Formats: sequence, structure tokens, C-alpha cells
Amino acid sequence: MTEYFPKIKKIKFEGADSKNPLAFKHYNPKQKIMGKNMAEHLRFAVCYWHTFKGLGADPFGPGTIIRNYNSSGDPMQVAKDTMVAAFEFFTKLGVNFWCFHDRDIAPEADTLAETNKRLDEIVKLAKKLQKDTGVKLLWGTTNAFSHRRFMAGAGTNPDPKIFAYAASQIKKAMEVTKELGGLAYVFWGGREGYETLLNTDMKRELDHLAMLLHMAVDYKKKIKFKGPFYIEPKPKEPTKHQYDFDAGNCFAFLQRHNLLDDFKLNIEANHATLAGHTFQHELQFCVDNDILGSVDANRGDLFLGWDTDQFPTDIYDTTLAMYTILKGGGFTTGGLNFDAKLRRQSIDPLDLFYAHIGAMDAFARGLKNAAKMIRGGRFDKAIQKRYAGWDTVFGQRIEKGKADLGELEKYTLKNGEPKLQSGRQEMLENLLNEYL
Ligand code: XUL
Ligand code: CO
Repeated sequence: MTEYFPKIKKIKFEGADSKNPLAFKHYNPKQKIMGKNMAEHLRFAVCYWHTFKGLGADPFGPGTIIRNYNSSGDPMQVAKDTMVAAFEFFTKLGVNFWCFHDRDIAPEADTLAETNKRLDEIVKLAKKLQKDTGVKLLWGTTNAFSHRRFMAGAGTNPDPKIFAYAASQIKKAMEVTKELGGLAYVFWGGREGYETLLNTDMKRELDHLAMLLHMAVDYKKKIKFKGPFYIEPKPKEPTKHQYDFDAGNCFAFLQRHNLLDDFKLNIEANHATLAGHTFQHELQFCVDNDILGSVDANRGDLFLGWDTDQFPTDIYDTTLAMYTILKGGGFTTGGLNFDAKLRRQSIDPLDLFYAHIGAMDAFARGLKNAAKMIRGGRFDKAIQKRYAGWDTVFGQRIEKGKADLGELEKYTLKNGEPKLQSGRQEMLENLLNEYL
């Protein structure tokens, strides 16, 4: 079989003192932390769309990146070569999972029937490569947003014929996800949103989206696909207003439409920040509401207001993310999928390795820091102290719903102005830095 990354050998863990840029300094898959090894905690996945299909294009110019698996000229041959290259990459990098959209792995043809046939052919190859390498599918999804037919959305399209097209794609993508033993299936609301309310019946569109998701739930049961569905919140881009704005918004939608039994969320760091939240906030919201499914691990740029999808390198962020994930019980079906792309000038295949190695090390450090923070118990203690009033007889009466407004007025009239306590933010921020 052709080797597509011949200069690279399997990436090894060499420890923090290593000067080798093609080695892990912190990600040691077998290292035990709080009862599980690092690989089990972090469950890294490589995404197919950016890593193998992203070629550095931006709104000002086409791609800059040329790959040896992309050069045969025949679209199906390119698809096959790319799949082989992808599994070589997963194996050399040492990740256990991958993720894809249907249209990433097989090119669209003139008819849906022909497109599905092409997909089946590539899925067969992927299945064989999964078996040969042991790499598993973290989740599959459909691309119902790139083709021009989806310019006004898929499930929220004003035309039921486009809705039906999207439904057909989802049906097939669920089938191939199941065929590949995928652990979950993702719905990112590609163009489910609007540009102007002057041409949009928002309520009708959202009811249609819920209908589509219910159909997917029914089909999932029919084909006995066991994995959960994930919705991936994002507030804007490509549309001015994406319906799945943030975790809170998705939770309300799932509740209103009675979909909570079958859906959890896939939280993406850069989507969180676009919504004006921290990555940690979105994760915490999911943990608190029992809807944390998986994570698209990336980051935005402090000075740019769009989805730059950069590789995560900020240890502060990865530490806080892993702290929340660990305290929330860790991943079950989910993992950390690098929904991240190389910069336009990073044209060398080596850059793909550097990017993923750095990101994996950043999360490994985050995991180690978070475990120390949890074991140290100092943040828990600070929070416990801050809320201690709620553990008194008085606080417990309120929490248990036994108090009423009259009783609280009487208490306040009798006890007067409450004594205030410091929030200790700066001290706790200093404490966090002790772990980094
Ligand atoms: C887009 C995005 C998608 C989803 C999968 O911003 O994050 O790649 O993760 O459709
Ligand atoms: Co994503």
C-alpha cells in the first residue's frame, strides 16, 4: 500500500524534556490518572473535513495546500487515496477515533442514488481500514449545507422538497455511521438559521426542524442504531442567526420538542466563544443539565470574530475544560474531536502532525492539571465555604421549599443587614495559576 507520510514514524511519548517536535511531551496514552489512562479520558478524534479535505481556502482565494493523495484527477480515486492516507495518519499519530461528514469521504454525483453508491464504495474501504488499524468512528454526520440546494437551510428550508432531500441524506448517513460502528451521530445546524426575519417564519422552521429530528429518532430505533444523537450549538456563521445558538438555547429546543431522551450536545470551543460564552461555561451548562455528549476541540482568535477553528494550544482553557469534564464524570460515548484546521501558510504535511501533537499535548496537560486541582480540593472547599449559609437550618428551609416570602421578611426584619463575604476571585485565579 502507498505510504502517504513516508517521513513520519509512529509519534511517541518522550516526556517534558524532549526537544523533538514530532514527539509527545505530555500525552502518554497509558499513564493512569484518577483511575483511567490518558487515552481513555481524552478519547482523541481526528476530523476528516479539515484535516484531509481542508486545503487552506479562504474568502479571498482558493486553497494553498497540495497533497499527494489529492492528485489523481479522478474523484473516486482521490476519495480512496485520501481514506488510505487518513488511516495512515490516525495510526502514526496514535488517535483511536475519527469523525466525518458523508460528503467529506465520497464525492457527490449527479443523482442521490449514484451519490449513495459512491458512499457505499468508500464506506467499504473505511470499514476494512478500521478493522486493520483498530481506529473507531466517534461520530458520523451529513453535510446538508455546502450544496447550493441547501442555501436556505435543510430541515428549516421553506421548500418541503429540500427538507425531503436533507431527510434522505440523513437517513443514509445514519446507515453508514451504523455500518462503521459509529458511537454517535451529530446534527450541526449547518444553514439552519436565517439572514432576515422579513422572509422567515421562524416558528414554522423550528417546528420543521423538530419534526426532522423526531423522524431521525424513529429511524434510529428502526435500524437499531444504539448511539446517542448530538446537537452542536453555534450562534452565527454561516447564517446571521443560527437556531442552535448556544447550549441553553439547544436545551430549551430539545425540551420543548420532547427530544431530550435521544439527544445530548457536542460542544465546540470556538462556537462557545462566538456565542459570548467561555468554553468552560458551555461545558458546565451541559454537565449541570446532563446533556454533555462530546467536544469539538479547537479555539478562536481573540481579535477575530469568526470561527477560525484553530488547534487548541491554550493550557488555561484546556485545564478549565478538563476540570469541568472530569468533575462531570468524564466522557462515555464522546471524546475530543479536533474540529480544527491548519493556517493557510502551513502547507507541509508535517504541519498536520505538529498541529495535532500540540493539541493533544495541550489537552494532556489540561487533564493532568485538572486532576491535581480536583485532588487538591481547594476550589471545592472555596465554593463550599461561599455557599455554607445554604447548609444551615435557615438555608435548608429555603432550599427544601419550606419557607415563604412572609417568613423571610420576618427573618430579615429581625436580623437586619446581612454580613457580606469576599468572593475571593483574585485569590482563586492565583491558585489556578499554581496548577498551570
Ligand atoms: C462547523 C462545525 C462542523 C460540525 C460538523 O462550524 O463545527 O464542522 O462540527 O458538521
Ligand atoms: Co464542529
